[in-house]
Amino acid sequence: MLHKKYLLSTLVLFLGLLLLAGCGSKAEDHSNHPAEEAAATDAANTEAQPVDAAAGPADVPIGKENKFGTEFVFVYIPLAKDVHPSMYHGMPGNKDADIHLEGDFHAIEDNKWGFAPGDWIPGLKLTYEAVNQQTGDKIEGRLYPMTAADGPHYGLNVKMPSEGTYDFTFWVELDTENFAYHDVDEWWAKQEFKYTAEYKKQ
Ligand SMILES: [Cu+2]
Repeated sequence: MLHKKYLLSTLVLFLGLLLLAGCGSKAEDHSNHPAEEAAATDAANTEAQPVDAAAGPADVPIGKENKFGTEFVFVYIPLAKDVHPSMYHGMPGNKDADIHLEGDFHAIEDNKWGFAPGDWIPGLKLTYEAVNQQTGDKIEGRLYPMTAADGPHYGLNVKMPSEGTYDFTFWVELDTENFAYHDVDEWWAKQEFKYTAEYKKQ
């Protein structure tokens, strides 16, 4: 009886070791070919979602500036987004627009209005105008708060009238209908940002 028990526990131990060894060698395989694995994953993503993948085309920088303890970044994604709700502030859908225009505003050091470095700044009214230097085509509007995988921002899908070099003007101010403050410095006055950026349809 004792002999049988001994045999059984040895067998269990042996099987356990086999299992462990198997897992170990699998883990080793993974670490030996990380590049191949990443490439395979990329290929799979590209095949499944060529356009709407979260890691779509890179942002095109328009301009940036730091002031008032805030980093003001303006970019566009050369692809309209499938925003929900779909008619958010009359925004054209991703089939009817060309780009997703964005203002990304985050606190940096010494923000006097209660925001810690990296915090998104809510409660802003962002309006813009863009004029094509070559054709004179002009677009204008307001960008509204929304969120996405890369964080909250102000944005809008925009139909671009033509390709070319655009003079962008952005105005940023406190949205006093929806945001207020107290026990901090007086909020900064309406700011104007002017930049030039190329637009080419993708
Ligand atoms: Cu957006």
